[in-house]
Amino acid sequence: ATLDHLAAGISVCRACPRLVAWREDVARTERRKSFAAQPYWGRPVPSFGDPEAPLLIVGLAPAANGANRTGRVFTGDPSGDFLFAALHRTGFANQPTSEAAGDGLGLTGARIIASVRCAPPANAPTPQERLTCRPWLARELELSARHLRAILALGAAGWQATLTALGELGWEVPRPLPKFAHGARVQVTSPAGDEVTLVGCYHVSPHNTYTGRLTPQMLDDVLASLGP
Ligand code: DU
Ligand code: SF4
Repeated sequence: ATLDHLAAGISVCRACPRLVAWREDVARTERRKSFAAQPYWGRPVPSFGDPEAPLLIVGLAPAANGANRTGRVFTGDPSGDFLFAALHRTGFANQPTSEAAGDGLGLTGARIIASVRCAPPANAPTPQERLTCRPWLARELELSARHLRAILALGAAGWQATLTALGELGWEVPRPLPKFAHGARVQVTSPAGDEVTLVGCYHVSPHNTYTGRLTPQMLDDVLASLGP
């Protein structure tokens, strides 16, 4: 119920004026042509997946015509196609595709979070916007700590947001904060003494996957090392 309360609070957040304007402009007037006839979500995007997950996957932010359209994290864009196919191959997802809310997709053992919950112009939130959205991430980490074993950070933004939020929550994190790298692994310890592994992985965006910088095998290997 508490994660539901968190999602409810996030869904009406308007704390970042530039992102509120962008998410709503895209939804109202800037729709991609191929989606012109569809309703758009146009709001902050809540987390999705297993509420008791030992693995949290932290991404960057919703895509303007992806999750900002479908309302479900990583759903409806090439990044999500790549990620959910890998989650299915490694046993975390019950189907390989993620088309729209209500398509039957479910995750077991994993939950996906965006470190910034609203779609930013050019996929680039400002430092101020990252700071403003961090309490939502922190609250989610707090609510998940009891069953958390690993966190997979997709890209440097997710990595940095997660480490910073954990530090602010009083977790033991290495200082200075370690830098993001694909395959980087860091042990962090909760105030209750539970050890959690933070793992870095290149983001699943076309920029990385179309160029072969991140291959399906590389993502499968990281996921397989973390469960389910
Ligand atoms: O209504 P609900 O059971 O809290 O599920 C909300 C949403 O989360 C549903 O679309 C499936 C997904 N989900 C999941 O992926 N894995 C779970 O273990 C439980 C729910
Ligand atoms: Fe609120 Fe986060 Fe969206 Fe900013 S990015 S408006 S803090 S949900």
